[in-house]
Formats: sequence, C-alpha cells, structure tokens
Amino acid sequence: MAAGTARGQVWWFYHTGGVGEQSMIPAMIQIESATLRLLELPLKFRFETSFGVQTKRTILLLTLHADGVEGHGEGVMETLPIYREETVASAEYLLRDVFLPRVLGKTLTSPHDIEGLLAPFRGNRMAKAALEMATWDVYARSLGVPLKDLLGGTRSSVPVGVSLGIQKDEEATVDLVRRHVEQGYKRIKLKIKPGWDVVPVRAVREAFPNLTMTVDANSAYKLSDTRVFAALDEVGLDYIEQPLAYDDLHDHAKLQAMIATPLCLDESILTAHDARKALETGAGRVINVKPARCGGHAESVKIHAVASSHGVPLWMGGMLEAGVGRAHNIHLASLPGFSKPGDVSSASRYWEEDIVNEALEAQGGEMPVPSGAGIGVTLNEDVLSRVTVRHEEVRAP
Ligand code: OSB
Ligand code: MG
Repeated sequence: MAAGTARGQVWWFYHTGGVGEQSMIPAMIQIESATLRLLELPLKFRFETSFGVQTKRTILLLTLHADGVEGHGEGVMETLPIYREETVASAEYLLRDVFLPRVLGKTLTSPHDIEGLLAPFRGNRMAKAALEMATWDVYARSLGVPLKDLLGGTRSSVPVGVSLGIQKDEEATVDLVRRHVEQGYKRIKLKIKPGWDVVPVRAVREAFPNLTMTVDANSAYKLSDTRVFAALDEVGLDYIEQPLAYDDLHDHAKLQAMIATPLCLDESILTAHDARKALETGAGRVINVKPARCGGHAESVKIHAVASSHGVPLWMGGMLEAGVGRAHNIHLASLPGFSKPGDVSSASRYWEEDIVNEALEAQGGEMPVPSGAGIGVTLNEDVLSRVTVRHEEVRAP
C-alpha cells in the first residue's frame, strides 16, 4: 500500500486482487473522540521579547482517536493575547465546545475536510490549527507514511538557527551568540525592543562580522522610529522581522520602501491571502511561517505556493514548541520553499524533559526530519503525567 495526494485529497493505493490491478480510494477516516490536555512545561531559560518575559509554556495538547490510530496537535496560543489575539482559554473553549463537536463522528476523506467543517467560524486560526494538524498526523499514521510525504516535503533535514531573547547587557548577548554559533546554528536572531536594539545588534556584528544575523521586534516599533531603522539598515541583517503592528501591512510597505534590509512578516500573516497582499504591496520580502499560527498545514502549503510564485523565501518560525509542535514544524519545513534557517532548534535547548520520547536535536545547524509514520514522535506518558494540569475526553455529540 502506498499513499499519494491528488486534487487535495489523500488517497490509499491498494491492490484489489488481480495482478497489477490497482484501485484508488479516498482514505476515509472517522475521528471518534479527542483528548484535550493542558500542560505546564518549565522553560530552561528566561525568554524576554518586546512583549514580555516567558519562563514556562502553557500548552494545549490535542490527541485525536480514529479507529486505533492517534494523531497529535499542539496549540501555540499563550495565556494572554499578546502575540496574537488568541488565548489558551479561548482555544480550549472553542475546541471542546465548538470545533471538535463539528468534526467528531463525521466521515472525512482528507485532512483538507477540516477547513470546510470549520469555515463558518472566523479567525481563531491557532485553535483551528491544533485540530487540523492533529488530523494530518492521524492520516499520515494510518497510511504508514511520514507526514512530510503528504505535505510535499523534499528534504530529509532542515536548516536551523536560533532565536535569542533580550539579555541583561551586550556582553551577555555576545557570549550567548558565541555559544550558539559554536553549536553550528546557521543564523542568529536577536529579539529587540525600543531601548534594546542598535547597541547590542552592533556589538554582535562587531564580534561576528560574517554571521547571518536577523532581529525580531514583535511589533514594538512605529513607522516614525526612523533613526532606529536607518541604523539597523547599516548592520547587514538578513532581514528585520515584524517591526510594526501585527495588523498593519500598510505601514510595513511604507517602511520597506525606506530601507534596503528586507522585512520579514510573522504576526501579520495568517493566511495565503495575507501573504499575497503583503507580497503584492511590498510589505515584506521574507515570510516566517508557523503552521500553528496560520490554521495548520493546508493553509501553510498555500502560503508556500504564494511565496514561491513571488520568488520569496520562507522559513519555519517557532513558538517555543514542545515535541509535538516541533515535529510538525520540521515536517512542513522540509518543503523546498523553506530556504532560510528556521527557529526549530534542538528540543534540549528548551526543556529538561520533552513530552515526546524521540530526541529532536540539530547537528551542525541541520534538524533531521523524524522518519517514523505521521509526525514521527510518540508521547512520553511518564513526562506527561507530571506536567498535565488537567485533561478531558471529548466525544461526538
Ligand atoms: O516572534 O518568532 C516569534 C516565541 C514566542 C512567540 C513569538 C516568537 C517566538 C520566538 C521563539 O521567536 C522561536 C522559538 O525558538 O521557538
Ligand atoms: Mg517573530
């Protein structure tokens, strides 16, 4: 048996008796029930960005049960609406009371069916993504193939960099950069905010003249911060990530026209339509894709197509994912358009113990794509039992 995709549907190819006779049927699946777990996982480092300090992640972990096969998805929403509007509480409510009841017990012919079932509901793409991505995992596992094969991935490993939080001073920043350069990471991204930008960024550039460097402002600046942008434009950055408001493509286009350094959009891109508008108006020249921000894999593959048609490079973002979200990201990042190093660095950077059994570790700046079926990782029930705050089963209405 082999799997393939055609016209947006996943098919099972199987032999029906006669020699050489092959039928193609859609891979029909019913998701019978779901487990929603709320986890609290302590981070190994203090992660400071322009919007705050994180020392742990509160993770909504969704497991779908479909005829003996399980698939997993990891929500990346935070407890407060500070990166985007969604929260853990809003996602928990929507998944439990609205989205899962629409999907459980229905016959699906492809993971693409999720989009249609959830279409009546606006926005909330992080909550939708947890369900959509878990469905892809169910499909790939039931077909016995790595998720990457269903998504159109071509690489067996993906290039990775690191995202480094705001440090106490320049010296600490340069030291931290050095440690990660020594580990082979192919790009260093520094978080910046007003008051912590040009000085530390210049210090790192002086210490590492040839380093591939980027900065991420998480929407902390205004178009009128022209002095900062002019100074950053001189440093030789690969791109400046999301300097302006999360919902403001217009001002990003104005800023892009003023500086030579490419702008990379993160918060502003939720859909392939957003990507098209951003690229048509010149609001950016690079896109950070996070499937869990954009409604899941199907929308991300559409964004990949839009970017490819504009000749615009993508890279895989990160939301400090645990093993389930990280594995999903690695599979998607194996598509050819993800040509710049992503934020999917080694799980051991983030966690004393991850929630999956498999080690997701980069070597020489390359993260191997897990080779097992589905996302290729299995839940570590022992760790989960220690970090689960609450869990519940959701069944078809
Ligand atoms: O803007 O890319 C971001 C983490 C949380 C929220 C937003 C962002 C980030 C990161 C970390 O930059 C990336 C990672 O290491 O997972
Ligand atoms: Mg970002």
